[in-house]
Amino acid sequence: MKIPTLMSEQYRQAKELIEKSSSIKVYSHIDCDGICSGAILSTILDRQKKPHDIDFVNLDVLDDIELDHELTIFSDLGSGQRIDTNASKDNNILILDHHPPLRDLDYKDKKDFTYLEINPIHHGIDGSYYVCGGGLCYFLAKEFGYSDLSWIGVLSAIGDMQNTHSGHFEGLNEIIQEDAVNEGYLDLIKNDLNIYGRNTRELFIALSYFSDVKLPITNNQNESKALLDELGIDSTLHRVMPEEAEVLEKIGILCEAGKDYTLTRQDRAMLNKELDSIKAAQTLPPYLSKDEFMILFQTHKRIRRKTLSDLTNEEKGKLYNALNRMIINEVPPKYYEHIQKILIGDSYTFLLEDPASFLRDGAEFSTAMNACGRNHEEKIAMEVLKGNRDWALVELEEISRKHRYNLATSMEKVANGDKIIELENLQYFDGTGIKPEIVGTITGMILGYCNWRKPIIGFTQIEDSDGLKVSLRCSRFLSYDGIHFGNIIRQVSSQVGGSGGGHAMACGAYIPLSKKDEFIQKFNISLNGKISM
Ligand SMILES: [Mn+2]
Repeated sequence: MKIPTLMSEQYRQAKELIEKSSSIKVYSHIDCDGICSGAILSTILDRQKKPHDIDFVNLDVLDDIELDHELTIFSDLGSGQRIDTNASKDNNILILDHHPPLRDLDYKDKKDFTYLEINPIHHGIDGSYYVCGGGLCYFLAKEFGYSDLSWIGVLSAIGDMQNTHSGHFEGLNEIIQEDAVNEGYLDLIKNDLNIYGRNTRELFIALSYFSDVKLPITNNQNESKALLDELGIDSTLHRVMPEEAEVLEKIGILCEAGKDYTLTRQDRAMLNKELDSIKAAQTLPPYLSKDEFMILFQTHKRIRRKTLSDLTNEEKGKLYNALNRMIINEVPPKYYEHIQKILIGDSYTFLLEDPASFLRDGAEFSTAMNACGRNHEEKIAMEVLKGNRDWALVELEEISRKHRYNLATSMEKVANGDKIIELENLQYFDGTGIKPEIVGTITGMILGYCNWRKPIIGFTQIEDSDGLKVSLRCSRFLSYDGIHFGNIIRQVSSQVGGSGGGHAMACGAYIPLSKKDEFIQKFNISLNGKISM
């Protein structure tokens, strides 16, 4: 796919609009895509020496918003909101959004200010799978010659789940991905084994979170460990690089030169003993130079629990076969064709990030961005994206840690199954006390504890209001089977006076508190004949 001619022309106009503006405001969305969009725009404006303000906002503050800048840019939002009701002729507007637009391409002609809306849907390009907000902002960066920002475009598309249907990027996303590979920022492994936590989660823990189907390993770390043992995949040791092998030999650990070698438990004990005795003696033994000691020391630090990213292709193959077998045992034959899509997908490694960091893997990086959004810390996330890897990264780690803690404590409130009520076609739980910002994440985590054959819906009350936040998650098997819960929740919530929408397998709504029962009943009925197992 190429950028349509008319869209390219719009990008030229957008560049000119920015160049001639001196007071600029940016509004962007609070999720990973929106934060990436904001970071790309802010970097463009910094490099163009344009002072600017940036706010990360929820959609509901945008209707009839006051505009008091020469240029207001909306990214990852704006197309679906009434953002120009207060625009006068000194208030130019640029929108970069991939959500369904309220206004058509001719809308600009009737205005006495510049109204420029770049939305792929105007050009017949699907905004769910082919490009998202960050991607649209990246093409603007590219217009300025900043293709080094391509990796942020890739991250935004990962965060926006643009690749969920096929397991890889298509359409305009493919151009962005290619740019990132060519610029040396991205390593793309086609059709990789796809389990969340590739870079930082211990493999057996990552496996235990598998929840698209309830497998013996789901929420069971002992079973996960047993599976790895059975497959002969050593989950606790680490391979040794050739340069390390040479030094290890000097302290009596024999590794075959030039080949990866897995340290045994005894090897590790010997290594630890050697380092301890050097520490105690406060001096190096005659057979080790300072450089060699440093290699030993780093080897010791590198030996950690294995993650998915450490597995060889052969090990990944074994694991794939085992998971495939387990799933076949659980799902009806009509689902067999989807198994590969669940287990296999392209993986994205950001090559400039530290190999041991959660920023290294695309999926884990995007989770950290979303954690910031859910805790109103978008600006920290943006700082990291803009290149700050000292104080901002430290804060990002702290936010992620707190976020995980909040999730764990919220899970305790609902994880004991008696809170989950199962109806014919769906199941739900009352998540009172869970913050609306994380009820979606919690709902996804609950999925592993209940019936994966039906969607799970979580409710939580919005403080100081008579509104309910509703979140729905389901197994990918259901959405691959053709059910789009985002569309269903939009219809059902509007029938009870609320609003909602989202992805096929992850979506949400806001409804009046008094309509909860009606919502559940209507939702249950709307699924008649669709949930078939
Ligand atoms: Mn988006």
